[in-house]
Amino acid sequence: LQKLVEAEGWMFPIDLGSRGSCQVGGNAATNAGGCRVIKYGNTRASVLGLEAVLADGSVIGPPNKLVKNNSGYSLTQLLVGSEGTLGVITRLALKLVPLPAARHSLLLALAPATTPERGLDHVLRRCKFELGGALSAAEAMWPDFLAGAVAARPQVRSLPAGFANRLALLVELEGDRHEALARMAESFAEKLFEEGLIEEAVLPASERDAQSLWQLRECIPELQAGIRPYVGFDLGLDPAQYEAFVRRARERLARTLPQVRAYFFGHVGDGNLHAMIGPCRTPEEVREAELALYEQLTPLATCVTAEHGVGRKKKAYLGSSRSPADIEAMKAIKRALDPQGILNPGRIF
Ligand code: LAC
Ligand code: ZN
Repeated sequence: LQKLVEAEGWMFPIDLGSRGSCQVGGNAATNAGGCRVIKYGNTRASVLGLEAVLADGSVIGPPNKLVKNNSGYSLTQLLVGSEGTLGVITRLALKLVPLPAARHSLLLALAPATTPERGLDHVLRRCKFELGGALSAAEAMWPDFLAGAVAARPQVRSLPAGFANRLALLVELEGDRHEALARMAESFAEKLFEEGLIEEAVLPASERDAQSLWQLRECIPELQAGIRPYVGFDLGLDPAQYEAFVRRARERLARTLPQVRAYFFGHVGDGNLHAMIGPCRTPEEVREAELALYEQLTPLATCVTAEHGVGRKKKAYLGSSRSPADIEAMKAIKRALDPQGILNPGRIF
């Protein structure tokens, strides 16, 4: 789909590491996120309408194509993110955006935050204000992740020594001209450097070099391979809490699961923190890894799945992310549309 529309100057902005294998119906059913949510939203924002087969065999649709349409409940947005539990999506009307003419990326090594006001959240705000509409991604990678990624992708040229043991932020810009983006990236990095907010930056010379930085962020399969069986996390929480959160989780894991490795990374621009912790070989180890992170979450102000969905694995924790009234309303919808529970049984509830 991306290739097809790009040939005509358009872009389908949902972009995931699994771009070569995932399907757009699945993207819609799970409301997939990815790395450009900060600019383009989740899949939800790109779905104008859909056709779906419901549990009783009836077909809802045809897909709405109007940008504005308030004629009753949006069945489209009800089905998007329903994880296959309310219907089988068979057609989609997607919203495209013009393909940006140029992209550029830069990688920043953050200085250890002397006060919370000088940490990741602050740098993120600066990205939002100073890069404005050009900002299309802001991805954080903690030191273990970055070191693992560099080892896994030797084709990416090695990073400057200043990145060792530093939280890294990968920032992407989109615009009309590459030279203008490169200048913007450089002056932004200079300013942060002068203010002592970053200690090092990689400012790629070409669009191609910039693209190669994303190989570091996309080395998830290699990192997973080294820590199987691992527990994956997809937390939604305020970026202002990230650094303390990760520090406390690491302290606890060092005490309770000293044999595991924990990779922290995520879509910081969207308040979506990922972690992969492993190997966790027994149910007790899995539970301990979960508690090390989930016990720090504030009920109903954070969530255990920001983009991956509840599925089976996060079911037990749904009550910490949604209120009893929310869950009852969701169950009522499920009962109304699928009274016999034949669609993707066992998920969400
Ligand atoms: C990612 C997957 C884990 O962000 O959601 O790479
Ligand atoms: Zn993700």
